[in-house]
Amino acid sequence: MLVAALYDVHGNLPAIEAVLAEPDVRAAELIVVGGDCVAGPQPRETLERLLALGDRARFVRGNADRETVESRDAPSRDDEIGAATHWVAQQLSGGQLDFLAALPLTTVVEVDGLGEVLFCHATPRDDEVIFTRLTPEERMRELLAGVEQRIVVCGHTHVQVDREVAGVRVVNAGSVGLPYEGGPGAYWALLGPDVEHRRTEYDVDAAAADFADKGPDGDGSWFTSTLLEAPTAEHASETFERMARGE
Ligand SMILES: [Mn+2]
Repeated sequence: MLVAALYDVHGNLPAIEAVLAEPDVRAAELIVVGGDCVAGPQPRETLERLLALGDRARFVRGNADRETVESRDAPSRDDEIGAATHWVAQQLSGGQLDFLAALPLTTVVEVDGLGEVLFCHATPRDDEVIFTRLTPEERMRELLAGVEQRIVVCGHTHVQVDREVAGVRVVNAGSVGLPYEGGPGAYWALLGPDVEHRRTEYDVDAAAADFADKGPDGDGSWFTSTLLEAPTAEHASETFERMARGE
């Protein structure tokens, strides 16, 4: 099985459309949607597009998917993120929210040339624990304890990673819809027979213009400000490490 890992789409329909049009994605037998597929400017359309893949798509749950479901009736936190997450939930149908609520934390797929691969959103046991390319090996060993597969594919921090820890190859696929890679594009990974990080170009400026009124109170800046001024991978990784240390 050849697998495309499409993570952290974040409701960015033009980005996922561009990636789904890639020849290698069209040829993939399976698409793993690695969580946080809806939390962005076009949640309903993005989830409809992914669900239209039918059996070719398999989903795992991201923290933002979970938080969206928790915000269906009212904001679950009293800040800008809470307001945006509640807005996202309001854009979705009841059926779409029920679909998100039922997603699994992980899925295992047999990939050509690689064997069993474990797919999760953040880490195998938690949908929001942070690790990066800078995380100390000792901490990585704790996060991976009990994992039986030799390859783990994650997302969540929106930065591509490929590192070997205690005999486990840990890959962050990157983010399709909101990458922190210091430049434009949609970031993802192709698996089988090796693991390849990919970047797909699309018109980010046109997308941001279209997103301008998509958000709480008709304001899309909660999303477009980051989309248009993405931090570099190095800066994002350092910031996440400080967060993980509680600083
Ligand atoms: Mn996430």
